[in-house]
Order: sequence, then C-alpha cells, then structure tokens
Amino acid sequence: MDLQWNPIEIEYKDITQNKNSLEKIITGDSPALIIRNFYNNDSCKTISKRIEIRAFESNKKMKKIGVSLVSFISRKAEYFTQADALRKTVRQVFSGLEDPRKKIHKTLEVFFPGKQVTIAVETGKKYACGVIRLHELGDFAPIHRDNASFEARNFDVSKFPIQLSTVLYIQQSQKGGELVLHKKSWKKSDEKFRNIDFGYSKDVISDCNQSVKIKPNQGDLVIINPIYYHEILPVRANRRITLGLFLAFSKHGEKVVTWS
Ligand SMILES: O=C(O)CCC(=O)C(=O)O
Repeated sequence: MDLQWNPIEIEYKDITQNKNSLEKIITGDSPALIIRNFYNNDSCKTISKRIEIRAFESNKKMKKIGVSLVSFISRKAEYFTQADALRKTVRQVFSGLEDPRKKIHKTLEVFFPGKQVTIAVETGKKYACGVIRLHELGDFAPIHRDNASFEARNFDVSKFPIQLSTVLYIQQSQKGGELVLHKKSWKKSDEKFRNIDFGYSKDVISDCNQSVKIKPNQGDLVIINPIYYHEILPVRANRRITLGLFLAFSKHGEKVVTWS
C-alpha cells in the first residue's frame, strides 16, 4: 500500500495522457491534482491588475468578486438573484482574455469523457459560476471543508454524491498563503469542533497523521476533494488571488455540473 499522501502533478499540455488522474483525488488517495501551466501567465497578470484597480477604487475592503453559495445557505432566492446580478461583473474581469472558467469546463470534459459539463441549473435558474477571492497581507482561511451535501441541503447540487473543487492561482503570494491539505475527511460528529464564524478548531484534525503543504504557481489549476479538511496559511507578502469553482457528478449520470 502507498503510504505517501502526495499531490499528483501534471503539465496542462499532457492532460489527454492523464485522463484518469482525478480518480485518486475522488478516493482521497491523493490530496490534490496540480495542473501546471494551465492558464497563461500574462493573462493572470492582466486580471490581477484589473483586480488591483477595483480593490483600490472600492471604499469597503473587497475580498471577493462573484457569488459564493456558502454565503447564501439559508437565502436561496437571494443567491440566484445575486448570481445573475454579478454575472456581468465576473465576465468583465476576463474580458478580451480566454475565460478561465470556460477553460476549466473544457478540461473537465477531458477528464470526464462522454459527460456533459455545464453550469448547474435548478428550476430554470442558473447557479453562479466562479468566485474570485483575494487574500491580503495577514489573511488566511482556518481549517475547513466545503461540501454542499451537508449544509446546502435545499440546493439541488447537494444531491450529487461526488463533489470536487477547482482553484486557479491568478496571483500567488510572495510569502505565506500556502494551501495545507489534511488527510481527514469530514464526519458529522466533527461539528462539535466548529468555530462560530467559519471553519473548525485545530482539534478537528488531532487524529490526523498526514498533512501536505502546497504552493502552486501563478497559472496553475488545482483540483481537490473538499470534504477533506484544508486551510490557507496567512499571507505574508503581497496579495493572493484565486478563482474557485466547484463541480459535482454522479458516477453513472451523464452530467458534470459546476457552480460557486
Ligand atoms: O485558495 C486555495 O488555495 C484553496 C481554496 C479553499 O480553501 C476553498 O475553496 O475552500
């Protein structure tokens, strides 16, 4: 048995030869699939500059662009209204460039041959597609897991048995900001370790004996199974910018759906 819990790394140009690499992420045998050089570096820089300008112009501290389902768990109607309201804003961040969300969809089609990859839709309403997150100096994300099937029961995407998370690194922090993945998946009894605002106390991983720290480069795409606990270490220099998108599917269904 392989006792190492290491990420799988592939080059974007080689994905067609690595169509099975998501299997180990789904099973938890590997913590992450890192697709190197997924998105053009110059385009990452252009997007980062656009975001810098927006952050500068915004009078409240801007931490994200786009809509994230987790912020609307008990406000479903509002989630769909906001998803539509911000669609243009998110699109504009990528205007004139290859839309990384479309590239993620095309890449998923390689990993799931024969399945159709689309933005999730529920009773005619389209889910949000992509959230850009900014982590500034000192920002971090505590130990957490993302899985729609427990919290977001009133949303259709919670019914898919397998959920993954894709993260594109648009700008990497010069110091800190590493993603730490813990080899422990969420179970209901862990809820006693839950923080009041977000995430879990360190006690939730006290019985976890393997963790890995990764720091992907600008332009890399990472795919993780977000039911495994993970955290982002504090950013120690400049700003970290990522684009996040979830995907879900059933082994025997025809569809892969994405949302944020
Ligand atoms: O930004 C990252 O490296 C990971 C993102 C994350 O923690 C999440 O999507 O829950």
